[in-house]
Amino acid sequence: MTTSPEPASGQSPGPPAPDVDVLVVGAGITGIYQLYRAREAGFSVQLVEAGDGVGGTWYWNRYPGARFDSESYTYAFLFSRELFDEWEWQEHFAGQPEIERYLNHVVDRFDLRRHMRFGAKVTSATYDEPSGTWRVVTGDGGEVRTRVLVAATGVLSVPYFPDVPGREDFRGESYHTGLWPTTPVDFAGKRVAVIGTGSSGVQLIPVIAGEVASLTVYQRTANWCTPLNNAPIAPDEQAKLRADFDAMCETLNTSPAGFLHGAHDRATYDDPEEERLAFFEQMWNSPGFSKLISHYTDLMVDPAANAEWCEFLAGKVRGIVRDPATAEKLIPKDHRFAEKRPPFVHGYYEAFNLPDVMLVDLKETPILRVTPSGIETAEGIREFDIVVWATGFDFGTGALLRMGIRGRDGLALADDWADGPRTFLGVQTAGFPNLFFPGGPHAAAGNNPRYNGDQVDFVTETIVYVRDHGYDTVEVGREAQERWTSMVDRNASKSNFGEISYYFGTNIPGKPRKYLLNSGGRPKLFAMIAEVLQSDYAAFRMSRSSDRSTDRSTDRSTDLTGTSA
Ligand code: NA7
Repeated sequence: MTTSPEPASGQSPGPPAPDVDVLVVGAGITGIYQLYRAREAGFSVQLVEAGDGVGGTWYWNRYPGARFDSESYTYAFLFSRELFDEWEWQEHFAGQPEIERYLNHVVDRFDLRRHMRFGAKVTSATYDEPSGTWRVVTGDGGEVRTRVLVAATGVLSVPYFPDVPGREDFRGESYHTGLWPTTPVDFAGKRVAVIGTGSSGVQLIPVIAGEVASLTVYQRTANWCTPLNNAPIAPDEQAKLRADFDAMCETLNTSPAGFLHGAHDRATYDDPEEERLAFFEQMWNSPGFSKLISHYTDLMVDPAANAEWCEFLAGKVRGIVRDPATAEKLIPKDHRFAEKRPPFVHGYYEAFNLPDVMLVDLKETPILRVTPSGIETAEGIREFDIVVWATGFDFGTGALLRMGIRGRDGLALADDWADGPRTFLGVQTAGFPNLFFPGGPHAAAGNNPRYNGDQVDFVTETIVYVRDHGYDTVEVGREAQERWTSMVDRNASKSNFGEISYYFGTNIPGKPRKYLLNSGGRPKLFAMIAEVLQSDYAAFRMSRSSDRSTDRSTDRSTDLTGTSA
C-alpha cells in the first residue's frame, strides 16, 4: 500500500496516483493517535480538521466547566513513556484548557502539525474503484486523493439543536455547548437560560451561576448526578503515577471499560443496612466513574439494589437543595441510576440555593417557542440576554453520515446505513474499501481513548498487513460484518443503558432506534481481533491494482471462515 509510481513515458496513463497513503479526518484524540501510528508505520500521511485547532471534542466543547470525567492520566496517550513522564497533569480530572494545551503539546512533541490542515471540513469522499483510492473534497476548496481514508470524526461531534419554534429568531447571544466560541463569553450581569441538563449542562451551570444576573435552567429530564470529587494532583501522587506507569497501563489495557477502578466483590444485600449506607457514603465520596464500576456488583442487575442507591442519592439532593419543591424536581422519577449516561458534577445541586438561579421543569411547562427576546413556556415568557443550548449530539453516526461518503458503485453511506450502522469491530463497513472509522459507532462504552486506541492499533496493523502482502485495498466481507452487527443488536438489551439514553439514537427525531455502542465491550473486541489475526484476515477481501485493471479481483472473501461474533 504505497503511492503508485508515475507511468513511464510512452505508457498509457494508469489510474490517478494518490497524493497520500493515509488521510485522517479529525484532529481529536483518536485522529492524532492514528496520524502518529500511520506515519510511524512508514505511510505518507495527512490530516484534515474542520476546526481551527487541535482537540476535536476538546476543541469544540470549550464551555466554562468542561472537563474530563475519566482520570486525566487514564484518558491521555500512553504510547510514549517519555510523554507520560514529562507532562504533569494538574488535576485528577483536567479542565478543557489544560486538555487543549496537552493535545497541542503532543502534536508538537511528535512533529505532527506539519501533516495537519485546519479549517478543512470534508464535504465529500468518493471511492474510485479502478485506482482503489478515495477522492476527498474539503470545504476550503482542497482536494486530496488518498489510498486509505480514516474518519476519526468522533461520536459526540455533531451538536443537536432541537426544533423549537422561533429558535432562529432569538436576538440575544445564543450558544451550543458543543460549538462553543474560541473567544470567551461574558456572562457577568447577564440574564441567562440553559436548556438541557445532561453532562454538559450540569458542568456549565455551577460555574456561571455565581456570575450571572439570573440563571434559568430548563430541565426536561432530571439526571442522577453525583460528585466528580476532583482534586489537584499532589507531588507525591505525581511521583507515584510515574513509578506505577507499567502497572497502570496493564490495568487500563485489561479493564473492560478502560478504567483504573476495580470491581467490587460484594452485592448490595451481602451487607447489613448500616454497612450499606456506609458504602453508599464511600461511593458518594469516590472519584468519577468508580460510582458505577466499583459499586455493588448487582447495582445494574437488581432493580431493588439500584432503587436503594437512588433513594440514598435522593436524600443527598434533599439535603443540599434548600427549596423542597426544587429538590423534588431535581430528583429523577422516571429512570434508575446509570440508565442514562451518569453525569459527574461539582457544586451542581448547590447552585440552586443561589437567589437568582431557578429551575423550570419542562415536563410540567414545556417550551412553546423561543421569542426574539426570550423563551415562552405554558407559565409565560422569560427574557434573556444569553441562551445556551446544552441539548446534546447526534451520537455515533452523526459526523460519518454528513461527510458525503460514497463507496463502491456510488453507494452513499447515508443510504447504506439508513436503518442504522452495520460494521465489523466498529472500524469498517462492507462496500467501502480502505475506509476505517475508529472511535465511531459500535465502539464500547467507557473511557473512550482506550477503546478507540485499540481500534487505531488494529487499523494500523491491518493496513501494514495489506501493504506488506502486496495488496492495496482491503474491505471487510459482508458475512463477518453481519455477524458483528447482529451481535451488537442482539446484545443491546444487555446494555446498562436504557432506550431513553442517546446511545440508542432516541434523542434525535427520526433516527433509527439502534444501539450505537458494543455492549460486549473491549473483551469482545480483543477476542475478535485475535480471531482475525489468527485466521490471517480471512474475513477481509483484499485486491491489487493489477488485478483490478485486468478485472481479475483477488477475492479473499472466499476464505471466510465464518468469523463468530
Ligand atoms: P446529553 O447528555 O444528550 O444531554 C442533552 C440534554 O438536553 C438533556 O438534558 C436533554 O433532555 C436535553 N434536551 C434535548 N432536547 C431537548 C428539548 N427539545 N428541550 C429541552 N431539553 C432538551 O448531552 P450533553 O452534551 O450534556 O452530554 C453529552 C456527552 O458529552 C456526555 O454523555 C458525556 O459523554 C460528554 P432529555 O434527557 O433528552 O429529556
